[in-house]
Amino acid sequence: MKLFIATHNQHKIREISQILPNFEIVPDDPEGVEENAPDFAGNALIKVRAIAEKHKGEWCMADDSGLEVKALGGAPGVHSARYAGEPCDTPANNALLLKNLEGVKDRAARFTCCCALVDPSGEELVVHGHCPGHIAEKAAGVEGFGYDPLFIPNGYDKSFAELSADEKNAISHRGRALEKVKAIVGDGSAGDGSRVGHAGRAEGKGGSRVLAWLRLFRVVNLPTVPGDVFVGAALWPCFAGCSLCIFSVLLAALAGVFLYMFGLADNDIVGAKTDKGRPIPDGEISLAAARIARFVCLAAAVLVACLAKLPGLWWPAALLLVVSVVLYNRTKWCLAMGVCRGLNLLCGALAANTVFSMDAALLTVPVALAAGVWTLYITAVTWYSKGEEYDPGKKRRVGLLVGGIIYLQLAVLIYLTMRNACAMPLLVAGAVLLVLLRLFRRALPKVSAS
Ligand code: ITT
Repeated sequence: MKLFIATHNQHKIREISQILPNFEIVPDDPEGVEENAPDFAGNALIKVRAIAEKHKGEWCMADDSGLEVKALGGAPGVHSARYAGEPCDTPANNALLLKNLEGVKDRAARFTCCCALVDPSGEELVVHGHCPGHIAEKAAGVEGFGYDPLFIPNGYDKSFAELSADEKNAISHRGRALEKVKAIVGDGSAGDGSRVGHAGRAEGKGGSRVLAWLRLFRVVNLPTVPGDVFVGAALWPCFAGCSLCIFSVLLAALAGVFLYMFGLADNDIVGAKTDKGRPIPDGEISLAAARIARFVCLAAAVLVACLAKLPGLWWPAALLLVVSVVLYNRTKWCLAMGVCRGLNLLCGALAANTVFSMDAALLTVPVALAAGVWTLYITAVTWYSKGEEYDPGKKRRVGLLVGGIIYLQLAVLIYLTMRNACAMPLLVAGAVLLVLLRLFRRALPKVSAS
């Protein structure tokens, strides 16, 4: 099967041919195109579109790739080829990288490869592959190209340039991205491209729109949000001895979910230019559509709270929650994120306060304690998660800490139910959330990964 590749880089062509041996690789230099997009996906699309015009009815692909160094804020990134200036000068690029990292201890980095495809019907698809590692103190090895002599992949004590082509391709960013390409196009045997359906399996344009919205709203994490509200509400029967209006609590949980979705849309709008691999920069969701979604989520939270006739104190807490969300999205202060989730729990406690009584005062200390502990836990996890994109081990551990939130909530709900059986409906609701979370994670692995 023929695959037209938009590149002038002979090293890329060699590696792509090694990784896709059954394809007839046809290089086509997209001469004169300006790679001026802010991210790899944008540049890969610019290059592939330039040649797809010429090869209508065929599969075309472009690879845009580069090195991202944590201590340099992700540089050289999309400027990898011309880090030391025009034209591309590999020794100068490597020398500049070493100079900029002089005296730097944390040398974590990752290679990223983005492959943009245009299928025979003209549909566009985008996939990414990453390879985490670190930058060596000095160059070593003669294989490969570009930054290979300086890059030591995680789990190895040799640079990419000291590995054989097969060893590099098995773990490299390009190898990983091209595995995804194979899942879409087939392995290149005759007729494969027309036989293999790909709707919804790519990350970028042409992938399912629904999937893009599910990714924007990190739908697999959403079930952890009502859990905060349930824990807050369950404190009532245990410490103030009041029965609960379950209906109000459920609606408060729904309002909490909408507020969280408001925050997620706002986060992706704020990071529209910088958060690579998210649906807005990948061009799957327009900025205007995300802005409308942000407004709709906020309006939905207000509407639900009005319908539920939530107590007056819920409103200032919810307003504070919105302020913390907006603050976190713009500053990335870990504490602001912790405060969001602590306030979510507080909102649960306040929403359940439908019967005002003297006993309500009994709740102040347990609620303050629970919200405070929750704030600290989330703050610590957010702080620990920094730099996880350069360290898959850390990413797995953060996944466990975040996934563990729902188990923590359930453990607290079990304890509170043992103290007062009136909290039982909230424990049942918490268990339903756990089932939902597991179902989402199984059905939507692609969304879980983002
Ligand atoms: P085309 O745009 O024509 O494909 P290019 O070399 O300009 O070729 P990019 O804009 O994608 O390609 O820049 C990629 C740069 O990133 C490349 O020049 C290297 O410096 C670096 N790079 C990418 N993949 C690499 C790899 O596997 N090993 C070492 N360096 C790599």
